[in-house]
Amino acid sequence: MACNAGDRVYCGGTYQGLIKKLDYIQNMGFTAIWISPVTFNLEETTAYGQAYHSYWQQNLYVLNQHFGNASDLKALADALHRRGMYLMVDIVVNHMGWPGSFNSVDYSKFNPFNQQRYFHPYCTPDYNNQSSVEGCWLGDNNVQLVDLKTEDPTVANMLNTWIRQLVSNYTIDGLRIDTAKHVSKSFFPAFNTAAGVFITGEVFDGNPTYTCDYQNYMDSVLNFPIYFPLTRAFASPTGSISELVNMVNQLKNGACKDTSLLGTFSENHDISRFAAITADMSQARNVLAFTILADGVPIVYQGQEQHFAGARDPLNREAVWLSGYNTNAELYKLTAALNQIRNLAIFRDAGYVIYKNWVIYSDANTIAMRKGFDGRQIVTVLSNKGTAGNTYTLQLGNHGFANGAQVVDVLGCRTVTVANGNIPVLMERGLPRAFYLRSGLLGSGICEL
Ligand code: ABC
Ligand code: CA
Repeated sequence: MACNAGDRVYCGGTYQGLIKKLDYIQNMGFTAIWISPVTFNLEETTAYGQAYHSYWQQNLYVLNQHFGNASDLKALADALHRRGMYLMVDIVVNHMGWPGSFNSVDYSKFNPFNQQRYFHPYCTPDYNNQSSVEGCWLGDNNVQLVDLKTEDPTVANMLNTWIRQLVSNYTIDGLRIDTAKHVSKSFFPAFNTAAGVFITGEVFDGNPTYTCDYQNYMDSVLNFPIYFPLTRAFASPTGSISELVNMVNQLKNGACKDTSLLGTFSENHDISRFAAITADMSQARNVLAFTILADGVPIVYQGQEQHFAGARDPLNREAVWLSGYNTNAELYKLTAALNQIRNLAIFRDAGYVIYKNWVIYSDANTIAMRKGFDGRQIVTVLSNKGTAGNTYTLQLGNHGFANGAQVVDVLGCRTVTVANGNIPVLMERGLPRAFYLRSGLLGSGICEL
């Protein structure tokens, strides 16, 4: 089906369609999906198009029928659970959507928040003032995001009641909280308890002190602090590796309560895709390898595996079906290989996920990291040189493997032997490497072992 993201209209994605494509997702090694908000949205066509992204909700107790009905959503949850996969749903507690100016809002259209008293009075946010960020309205007079008074116990209780039911009705396993930085922090602990499942908040901010603080109020946040230095580091051979190294260290050395719970990503539906910044395939490979092999819960935004290149919203919202679901695409295969080694490392030792990613080497173009306890670690070597990168051997120490150990780069299926304390790492065309003990791969099928 045709789908031009620039048109900003619903173009056919449904729960039933998703069920048919779970093989495509699972065959990349993913164990969960994150779907758009499921609630009923404004139906008007606005200056910003239709509410196809589903962030302009008006009724919490009715589904967005463009995606399917209640039995379709339940069928999706069941189909996932039969595969041993999980369902994460995006939810909005910050606002309701209104297709017009701030002074034209008809509160009776909202459910259950059908009166003005549930909302903050209109104001526009001053990003230098946190109470204004929490208490003012996002949006503009094309579409207002009418701001809920989440610090009011009545409003909070209504949201808690709603989420308890939603999670139970659709057997949801996790939630992504939209606009979390615009909601009062004190709202979250009770909400997290009411939800009863893992929640990760969208705190769209690169400052680790600011963003990590939210981990004191909810299970997890999306890792925006690493996102910015990560994409800058690999966007070109002059990207700063040291800025990335510093952020890895800052986050794990206390800025964040627990980096193993952060949602690690390099693309999402609000930001330019990495391929819009650089078309280089090796740089795309490295950023993906970091996303999947660093600390946290790796999140790959649909289409990243097809090297989609849409820039900002709405162009970054391409339908995956436009790729023909090509399972031979380079990044599709790389994603599968990265998830496969990560899933194996977790299978061999559940402690893998809590081992804090350790930067063991870096230079102007290279970062090498070790994650996992002795004998069960993955050693990842990344480069920002791009496809024009030269060929050389990096003698890499500090990896934790013994002299004489045979290790395999599972991304190139090449076995090397540790000598004089070093892994001889063949660097070429700016490609990423990921080493694991050869003996640990036996029987896994990885690299035909
Ligand atoms: C619509 C149109 C767009 C149009 C726009 C004006 O209006 O579709 O084409 O350009 C939904 C839809 C959007 C829609 C909006 C508004 O609603 O998806 O298409 O845009 O109607 C979440 C969701 C997002 C969703 C909403 C609203 C929120 O992921 O998809 O949008 O439900 C802020 C919010 C964040 C929000 C994001 C879009 O805007 O905090 O929750 N995302 C700074 C600010 C951030 C801000 C960010 C982007 O800019 O601090 O708060 O995010 O505007 C770093 C700094 C950061 C800084 C960045 C840019 O630089 O550390 O702090 O972020 O260095
Ligand atoms: Ca708010």
